[in-house]
Amino acid sequence: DLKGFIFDLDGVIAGTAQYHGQAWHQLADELGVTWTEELANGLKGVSRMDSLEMILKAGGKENDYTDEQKVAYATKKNDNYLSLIKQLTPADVFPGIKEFLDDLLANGYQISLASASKNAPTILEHLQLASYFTKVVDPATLKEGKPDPEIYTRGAEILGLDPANCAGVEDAAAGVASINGAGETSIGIGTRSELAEADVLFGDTNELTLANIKAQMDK
Ligand code: G16
Ligand code: MG
Repeated sequence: DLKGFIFDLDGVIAGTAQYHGQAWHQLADELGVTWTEELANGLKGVSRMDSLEMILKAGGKENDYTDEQKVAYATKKNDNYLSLIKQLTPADVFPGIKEFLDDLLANGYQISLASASKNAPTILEHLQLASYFTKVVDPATLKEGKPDPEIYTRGAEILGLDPANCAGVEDAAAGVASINGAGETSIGIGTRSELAEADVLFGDTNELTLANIKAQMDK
């Protein structure tokens, strides 16, 4: 039986994924790396430094920069991203998310956050959702990023729950892989072609309700 829900942030709670995309796209242009839909999707849920490595690799430039230069580029992307997310307000919370969170708490479920983003606490403040997420995995303490299971394993741990009693909610293939690897129920938000491995799938956050989840799990 499900007792806890572990949430991704970017692409599940709000549309910050588009700002990550915008900021990486700008950096890719500067590095002379062609920006493609495939590259953009592959970066979803992936940590900051791993994302930079993927971009450099896509352009065959993985050996062109020192670690110091790479950190400088990642910092530049983050500064750009931070200026983009300043405009976030509670109106940017995806449809149905606040209702779902309220419903979970009203029914005694526990919730935690498993975002790879070091900016997650700031974003939650802007969205006025910080009070829902008193349990947040600190991505700075992780050895491995998504798709490794570590972040979702920790998401269950901080709730004091067995992973088998937890569900993770994700918009990225790397995140769904992390949830499945942790032995939790994966709930994907997106398309079947992108999230082939999700146990439960919804096209849109407004379909995310306890009743709809149970209906798909009972199938
Ligand atoms: C998010 C985004 C990724 C981003 C990562 C790290 O993960 O989806 O695109 O690269 O966080 O973010 P930051 O650079 O802000 O630390 P998630 O797990 O919330 O989808
Ligand atoms: Mg995400």
